[in-house]
Amino acid sequence: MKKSLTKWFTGMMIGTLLLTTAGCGGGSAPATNSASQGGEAAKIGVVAYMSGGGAAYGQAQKEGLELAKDEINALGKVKIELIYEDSRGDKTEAINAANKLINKDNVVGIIGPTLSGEMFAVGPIAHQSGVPIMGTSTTAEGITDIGEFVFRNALPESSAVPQAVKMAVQKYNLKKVALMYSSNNDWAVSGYKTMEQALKDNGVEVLATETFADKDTDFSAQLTKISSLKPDAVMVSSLYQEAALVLRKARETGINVPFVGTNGFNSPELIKIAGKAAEGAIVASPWYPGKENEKIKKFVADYKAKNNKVPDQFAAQAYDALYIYASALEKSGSTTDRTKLRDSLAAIKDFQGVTGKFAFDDKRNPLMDATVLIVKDGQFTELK
Ligand code: 1QQ
Repeated sequence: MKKSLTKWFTGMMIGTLLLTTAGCGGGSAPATNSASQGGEAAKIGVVAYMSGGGAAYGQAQKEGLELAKDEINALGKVKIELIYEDSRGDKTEAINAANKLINKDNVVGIIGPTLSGEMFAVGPIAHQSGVPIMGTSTTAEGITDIGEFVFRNALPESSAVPQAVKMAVQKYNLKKVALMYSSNNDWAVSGYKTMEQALKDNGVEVLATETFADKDTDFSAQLTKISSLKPDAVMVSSLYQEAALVLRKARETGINVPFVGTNGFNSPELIKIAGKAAEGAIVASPWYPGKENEKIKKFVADYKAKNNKVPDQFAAQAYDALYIYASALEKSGSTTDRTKLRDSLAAIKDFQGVTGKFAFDDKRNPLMDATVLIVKDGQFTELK
């Protein structure tokens, strides 16, 4: 099915979209489209940000995926082979990676990429090629609008940010805040817009909105200005590297108020780089390892045994993502049929993962709960 026609369908009959277009496939069929089970492993491509300034996100994802793969393969119901490609947080690299995985490796599906900006570049290619693709950390608005082959088990900012903002407003009686975001990062811009809306909904005044760029290291001009305005809190939408440097500089500048972040804050790397300056940073996440839950405890123990650290949100969501794929592959009865995989992914309604109870809504976004966290004594803890 051609993309233009798919678009027409999207506009005309969303209700029947899944039944009609999915059945036809989103584009050219894979070389091996016949159902085959037996001992053949399902090849799943992974596009992740594994080197460069945000490498901790992609490394955590790889560790989560490897643990899930070993467990799934040991269970023996379906065999999975993972083929990793490092996008380095770069859209062009991500496109090259996806093209290789789709056309050369002939994968049945893709997990990733790490960044929403990368997904906006790669998702249309996967969609047009009829290859299911699932982001495990892509939280910007509009990700699954790319097409019906695009999924995510990453909690959209529109579900996470309002909870964090509301709780911070109530807890700290926030009346006026300052906003900062990375203006050359698609996801950070989207997260900023979601924050702005959440502040409006809570009747909070925005004193100033300051921007910077990914890879910036000097935030003194923005923070000097913000400091002079005496906000009750600062809201930041950026990846951990920049956010950590913002926090450090803010504390140096005498800004000792709470900080509220978007998904970029969810890496422990934020705390590692910012040190004490990270204390009081608030973020919402579907992952909280401190929950009383046997499944979580086992995952944390197994991950720790293998990687010598507690899994972070990015590891946990990637771990769940591979189990979601495995469950869909099993139901589809094929390790190679991309369209069948798409259809059985879309039908997942009652999955229980380490990030909680999970289902795809009718737009292939996750339905799941979030916990609001705050950095306390160098750890993410539940904000109550
Ligand atoms: C996105 C994100 C980032 C924080 C992932 C690392 O949420 O790009 O959507």
